[in-house]
Order: sequence, then structure tokens, then C-alpha cells
Amino acid sequence: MAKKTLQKPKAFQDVFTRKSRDQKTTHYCPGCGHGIAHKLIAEAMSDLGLQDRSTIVAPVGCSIFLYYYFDCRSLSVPHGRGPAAMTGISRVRPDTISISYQGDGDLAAIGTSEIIHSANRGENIAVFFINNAIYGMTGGQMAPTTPLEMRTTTSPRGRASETEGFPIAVCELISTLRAPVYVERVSLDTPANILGARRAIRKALQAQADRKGFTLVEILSPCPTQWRVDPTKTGEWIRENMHPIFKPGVYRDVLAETPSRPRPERREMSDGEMYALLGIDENATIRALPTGCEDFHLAYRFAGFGGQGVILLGMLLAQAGMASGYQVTWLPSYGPEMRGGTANSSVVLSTRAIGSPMVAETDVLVAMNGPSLEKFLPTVAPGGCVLYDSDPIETPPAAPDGVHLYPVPARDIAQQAGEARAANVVMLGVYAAIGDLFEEEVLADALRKAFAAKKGAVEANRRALAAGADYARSHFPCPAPDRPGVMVK
Ligand SMILES: Cc1ncc(C[n+]2csc(CCOP(=O)(O)OP(=O)(O)O)c2C)c(N)n1
Ligand code: SF4
Repeated sequence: MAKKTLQKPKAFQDVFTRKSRDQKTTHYCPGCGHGIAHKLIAEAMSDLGLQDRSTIVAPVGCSIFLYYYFDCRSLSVPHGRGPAAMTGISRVRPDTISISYQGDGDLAAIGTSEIIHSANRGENIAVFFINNAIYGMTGGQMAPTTPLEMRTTTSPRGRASETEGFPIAVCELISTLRAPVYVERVSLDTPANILGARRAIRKALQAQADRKGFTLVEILSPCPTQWRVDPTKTGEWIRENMHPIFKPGVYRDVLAETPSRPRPERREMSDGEMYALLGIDENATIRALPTGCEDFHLAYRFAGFGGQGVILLGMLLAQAGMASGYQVTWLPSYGPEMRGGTANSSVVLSTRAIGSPMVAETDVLVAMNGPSLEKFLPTVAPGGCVLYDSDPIETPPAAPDGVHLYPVPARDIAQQAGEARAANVVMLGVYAAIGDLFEEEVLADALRKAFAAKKGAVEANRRALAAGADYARSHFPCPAPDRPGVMVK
């Protein structure tokens, strides 16, 4: 008798490195449908030879860590934005097998508009929609697909149509649109139906490979933990509570009569075309570069608590950079809360076109609190510099080799200048004196613009800017010798 070896699909990683303790199992609860759906997708990718071409979305929800399991490209996106991100990828890289994997909170609540419009445009993406009728990750809140009368943490008396509306049937909704080529609902309630899900997933991925357009497979999937149902009883639960409102079946299948789409021709854009598209004046002249400096490219990170003005600090530098004729990008990053949470912004200033606003290696770090200094200090490149507020940070961590630390009692200086909240602007003044990249009036102008709505604040912040520059001149070599802008590249 032929021997059959059961093994992990090749499109799964050999070990799951999410936790050092256990690298063989996933983070899903026992009996969770995500694991089954992952296996069916991974198997299909391997068997159809699509693993190396696939990019899968790791959505916000219980499946957020799927990139630990799938051995293909993956992408984390904001809640519900899988179809939007995949639209971009499948248009720019038409050979990609673009997979948007989404829960019901992700797809049918916060992401409703993305799914409807990408389906309506007929984007060449495959959507795997895990409908478990509840928000799993966040503790069992009502989802748009929660059945009527079901109790959840946000419908404790049971979902009522008068107040919470009816469960949204996604396959029925999507199949009213003309563009989708294949829409099917499958169910993970019995082994036979799991085989049906396997067939549907393969069909959707093959349709992707054949460039047929938009496909969606809805997978009715168990969440024993939030349903408070024994994992061995979830099949019954699905049949009793979900099948009557979410009938499994094919809702649209026009694959056979749909021709494959031609691959769009790839054309690289010239620099000139790119500048024209972005409205950048290619011939803009740089006003004045520091003596001895012809070319520079500097990456900045401003970090602190929300409310310390690190986003504004980046914006002021970016504005001064633009006014000086440099190429500029500015990217804010907010923590979970506005005030009190962590925040940072990154800026790139360059005399050349900037490829990406992402900052991995930092040349200049401004840290307004201890956690930010600890987090970003290792990212500072050799030759880079760090300004930190020495009021809250009494003992800084050791600097990496070749990195210069400048302690600045910024809060104190700001207080003496008459505006305790302007510690961020004090730092700008210090940097401006050390870096020597800007004319004084350019910075003053950036301040005027930023505080246009608060007239009184302009003067106070100008004083803070000047106080920072004075402090730098009396405590540090200014400008930094032979290193205008603290230049390392
Ligand atoms: C913008 C935003 N809003 C809300 C949240 C909180 N949140 C995290 S997961 C989730 C719901 C996930 O439910 P679902 O998509 O059904 O996935 P499941 O966890 O059931 O797999 C919510 C609301 C968030 N992370 N981001
Ligand atoms: S909470 Fe539900 S969806 Fe999340 S891992 Fe557990 S069983 Fe799966």
C-alpha cells in the first residue's frame, strides 16, 4: 500500500518564530477557524505553485500575526484597508497573487467602503473573508454579521434589528455588483464542507493566477472562545445559527466566460515625469548651503510623548527645508493616544530626490523623553547626533560608536524664555545652531506659519528658538566642525 505522509504545506514557515517557547503551534485558540483557513490557503498556494508570487494581507483582528505562519510576502495594513492596499499592489505588480484576508469586523464594519469599491472596480484581487459572526480579538463585541438575538459584549440583551440592524450578508451584497467574477460562501462546519472550502479557495487563487479579476470567498468560521461554545460543538453552532442567514453556495461564477486580462505594460517613470506629477519644481534653486557643503541627505527623527510637540517639530523643520529649496519629506506617527501616548515624526532633507519618506537609519535624533531615547538611539548612524532633553533624562544610555550626544535642558530653557511648552522649539533652535542649514529668517517664518492662528504664541516661540540657539553656541561647537547639518553621507 502506498505510504501517505501528512505534512505542513510548503507555503507555511518551518518554524513559527512568534514566541521563543513554542515554535510549532499558532497563537489561535483551540478550535479556531483561522487555522483551518490558513492551512487551506497555504496548501493551495503550494500546490498551484503560487507561493513565491503571493502577497497576503495580515489584517487587524485575530489573524494579525499570520505573517509568522505564511512563507510568502505579507503586508500589515490599517483596519479594513486590505482591499485598498491590494489594489495598489496588484496594479503596480500585476504578476502578484494579491490576497486580502479579512475578518468580519475588518471587512464588513470599518472596511465596508474599501471592499465594496474594490469589488465594484473589479480589482484583480482574491478576498478570503473569515466570517465568525463576532469580533474575536477584542473580546467578543457584536460584528455586522452577528445573528439576531445573539448576545455579545456590546449586545448583552441580544442583537435587535431595531437598534443594531440586520446581519449583513456579504456574498449577496457583493454579487449584486457587475464586476466580481467569482463569489462563493463556504462553511467550516464538517469535514465535507471543509473540502468544499478547499475547492473554493483553490478556484479563487487560480482565477488570480489567470488574471480574471475580483473574487471573494466567504468562510463561515468557528470562534469557540467568543461564542462561549465547546470547540467540538462549533459545527452544530454554525449550522444552527449561521446557515439560516448565511446560506453556503455559489453567488456568482462567470470565470469560464471571463477572458484573462492582458498584463499592463510596465513603464518606468522618468525623474522629470515624477516631479511634474508631484508638482515639484525640478529647477528650484537651493537658497544657500553651508560653506563646504554641496550635497547632503539627512534623516531626522523627533520623538517624545504625545503633547510634547514632536510632530510639530518635524513639520517646522520640513517647512524650513522647503523654504530653503531642499527636497523634503515629513511623516508623522501617532501612538494609541494623542496626549500621553508616544509619538514621533520623521523628516528627510536632501539636495537630491528622496526615494522614500521612511526613516530606518537616523542621522539626527531629537528625543524629548527617556523611552524615546532608548527606542531610537540604536537607529542613529555612526557620525549622527542626538539631542535629548536632559530635564527628564538624567542618565542617557551609552551612545553607539561614533554617535554624538548633546544634552539640552530644554524644558528649563523654555520656561526661562517664558513659554514652558516650547521645549520642542528650543530643540529646533539648538539644532539650527549646530547644523547650520537654515537662515534664521526661514525658521522664524516657519514659526509664524505654524502659529498663525495664535498670535501671542509666535513671539514666545521665537524667544524659545533664540534661547535654544544661544544655549547651543555657549555649550557646543557651533556649527559642528566640518559637519554642516551633522552630515554623515
Ligand atoms: C482603527 C481601529 N479601530 C479599531 C481597532 C480595534 N480592533 C482590533 S481587532 C477589531 C475587530 C476584529 O474583528 P474581526 O475583523 O471580526 O476579526 P477576528 O478578531 O474575529 O478574527 C477591532 C475593532 C483597531 N485596532 N484599529
Ligand atoms: S478569539 Fe476566536 S477568532 Fe480569535 S483566535 Fe480565539 S477562536 Fe479564533
